Amino acid sequence: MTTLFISDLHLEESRPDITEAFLRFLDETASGVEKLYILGDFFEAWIGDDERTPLQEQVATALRKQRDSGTDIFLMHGNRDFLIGQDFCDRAGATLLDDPTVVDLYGTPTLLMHGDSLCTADLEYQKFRANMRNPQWQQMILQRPLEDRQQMARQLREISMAKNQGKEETIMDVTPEEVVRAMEAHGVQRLIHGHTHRPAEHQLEANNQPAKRIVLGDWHTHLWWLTVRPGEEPVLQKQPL
Ligand SMILES: [Mn+2]
Repeated sequence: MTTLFISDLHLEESRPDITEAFLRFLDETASGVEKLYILGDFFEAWIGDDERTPLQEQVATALRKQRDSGTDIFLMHGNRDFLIGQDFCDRAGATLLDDPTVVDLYGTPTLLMHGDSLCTADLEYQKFRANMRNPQWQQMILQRPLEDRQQMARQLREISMAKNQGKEETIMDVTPEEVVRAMEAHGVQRLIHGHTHRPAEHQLEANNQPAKRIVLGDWHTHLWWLTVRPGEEPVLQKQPL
């Protein structure tokens, strides 16, 4: 029995090497596993399930094939692809997860998040996030013509890049107190998230007990994944693209 976690692939047309690495990962590493969790920023951008680019179709087909061979697939939104909807999930055979979600990992309750909500020092971003995650705002956006949304996505990306350039490293990382708060609110000793692109395992204390925060890596230069098996400590693994 094996469960795998990945996040922050940032799949996009201009990086076919990452798509290839992902397809290879499904065929090799993920072959025969029980569950595969994708914890956000799977795609670099998402403007609605109706876009249906060849890349999106290719990825949906590969996930569906994986599901049909016996792997349950779970998808959580990231800050890039939070508009992924039920339609894409149906095509991919994936179950959309709320952020946060607590799952029982072979007897260990584990909190799953994308991770952007933990970066509370970035007040400007948190305000932006609250707007973007508003269902009414999302419905309004999704009703606009595809071309408008494509244009908007390009603008948002430029604004985001310009803003992040001037930001302190610590602001872009999670706030330690918020990590503890989230873990205590959910009564867990283990948290898995992505988003920060700082793959690591952190020991901390929550609920007055030892706790662990595992951060998944992005796929810019390496494939990163977390392997979890019953009775074993989770293992963070990587491989060059
Ligand atoms: Mn992210």
